[in-house]
Amino acid sequence: MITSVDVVLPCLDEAEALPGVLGRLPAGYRAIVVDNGSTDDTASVAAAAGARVVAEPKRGYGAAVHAGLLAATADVVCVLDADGSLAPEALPGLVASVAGGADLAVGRRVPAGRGAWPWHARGGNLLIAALLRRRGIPVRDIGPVRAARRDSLLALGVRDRTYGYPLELLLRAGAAGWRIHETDVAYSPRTGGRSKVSGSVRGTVRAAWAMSSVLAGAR
Ligand SMILES: Nc1nc2c(ncn2[C@@H]2O[C@H](COP(=O)(O)OP(=O)(O)OP(=O)(O)O)[C@@H](O)[C@H]2O)c(=O)[nH]1
Ligand SMILES: [Mg+2]
Repeated sequence: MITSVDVVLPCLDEAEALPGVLGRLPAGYRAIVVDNGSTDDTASVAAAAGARVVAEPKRGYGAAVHAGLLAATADVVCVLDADGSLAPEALPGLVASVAGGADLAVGRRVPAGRGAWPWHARGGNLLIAALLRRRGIPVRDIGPVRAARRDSLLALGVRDRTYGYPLELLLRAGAAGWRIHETDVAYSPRTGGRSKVSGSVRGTVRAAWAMSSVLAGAR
């Protein structure tokens, strides 16, 4: 039985989008905002909205997610981007998958409208997901929204602290024989703030580089 759910929101300068995301979290889901060295008002905006704020000065998506996971206390932890691109309303479905026996529930991004997911960001994900399926890991995306039991996630020992984190998590979960359940989640343009990854070719190249290092290590 799942009695509590924490939602880790990795944040680098998300003061604009964050209130909307926090305001839409399902009732009873507790927000843990990880402020990843923001220079905007992310921390104060999060605290004002009632979220717990954890500071992780070491930059990187994986570093932020891991800090949130350590700070979490709930049975099940969800991870969600804080830029408003993914609806918090999708989380109960993922948690239901975990309650139903999945070890890891992940969201597959389905673009909602034009500009939500530029081709240069999407192509690499499709390719890597195809490689994962060849290894028997049943996913169509390397998604940024997921739910799993906190203890199991920590025991998995994901080491990457950058954009390679979601891919390493899937690889380790597959190797550990986890039951992985992927469901569609709508993916929209961020609702505020500045694009850091998929909005630019430079950001995409950095993310692709992080993922290829993970793949090289897993060969
Ligand atoms: N880029 C980046 N994001 C971070 C970092 N630490 C935490 N994050 C958060 O991780 C989440 C995903 O990053 P995004 O910048 O939305 O990445 P993306 O969706 O691929 O690209 P854009 O939305 O176009 O920037 C957001 O909530 C970020 O604020 C970091 O060091 N770099
Ligand atoms: Mg985003």
